[in-house]
Amino acid sequence: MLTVRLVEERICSEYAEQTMRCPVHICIGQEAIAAGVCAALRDEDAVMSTHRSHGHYLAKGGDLRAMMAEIYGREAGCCRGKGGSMHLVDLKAGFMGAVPIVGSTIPIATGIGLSSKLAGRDIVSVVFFGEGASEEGVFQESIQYAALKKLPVIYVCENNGFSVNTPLKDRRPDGFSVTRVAEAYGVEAGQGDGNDVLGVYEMARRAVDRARLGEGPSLLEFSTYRWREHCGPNDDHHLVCRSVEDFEQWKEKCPIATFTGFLTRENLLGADEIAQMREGILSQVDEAFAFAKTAPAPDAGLAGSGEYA
Ligand SMILES: Cc1ncc(C[n+]2csc(CCOP(=O)(O)OP(=O)(O)O)c2C)c(N)n1
Repeated sequence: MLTVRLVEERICSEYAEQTMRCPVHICIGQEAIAAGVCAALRDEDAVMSTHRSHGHYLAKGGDLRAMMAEIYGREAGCCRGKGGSMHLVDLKAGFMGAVPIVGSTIPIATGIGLSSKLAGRDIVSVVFFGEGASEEGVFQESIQYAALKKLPVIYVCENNGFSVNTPLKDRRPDGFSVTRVAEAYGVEAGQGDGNDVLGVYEMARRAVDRARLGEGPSLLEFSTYRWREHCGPNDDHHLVCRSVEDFEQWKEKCPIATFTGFLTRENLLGADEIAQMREGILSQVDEAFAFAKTAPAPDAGLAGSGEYA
């Protein structure tokens, strides 16, 4: 969680330099969902993500230098500098890809689950998506198929209350619940607090166990809040649909501060160790940014190559 937070804070503070030339969707405030779910996975398990991908990529073990090089549009980037922030991939880490077409990775992750089952492997496929994506028809088609075939897929819905700037109340009828939709299709579903990393981990662990035992798909819906604007490094509390009061309330529940408090109270980690951890991460972040900023740009002649595999 702290790595994701510190990397994204650095992206935000350097973005105005205009040397990162791709849009960035910041997940500050939502880190516990990526960290808690990925902590329940094995290296070979598969994860897919969205436009808001940094946390999922890093939590699954994606290479930080390759991510930063990608965001800076460098040849050493994980998509050779052609994709940017919304097209991260690290196959070695089981991070199968992020795609900004909302909802598009839900059927792909379902297919990964199908291939795992057909091949008799016990790989679990996880797809992260926002609650906006759950309003796409392909979500219902995918979960129905996964339930029918008892696929080892975990659908993780990060409900931050907004699709760009449209709040839930303007998008859904009263009483609508994505977990009830999932249950109607025969998918095991549960809701949890997206600020509680241990709670997220526990729910994910149970879903992973079910998937590996051949008991089929699960849907986990976590309540959360994005602290920054939909796209870009700034705040957006000035917008009519958002408010400083809401932000302050969610900030009180910061997943990192909450977990740090728990670790300290339980004497599991001292202030020195926390400071050391922070310093260690910051030096990795320095190193990754220095690498990305000075790495060579891709050869223009290769612009059309490697687009399909
Ligand atoms: C198919 C499609 N429709 C619309 C968009 C424009 N768009 C980009 S992000 C977004 C909102 C997605 O909201 P949600 O899935 O809840 O994710 P969040 O941004 O809140 O993390 C939209 C509508 C898109 N990229 N793809």
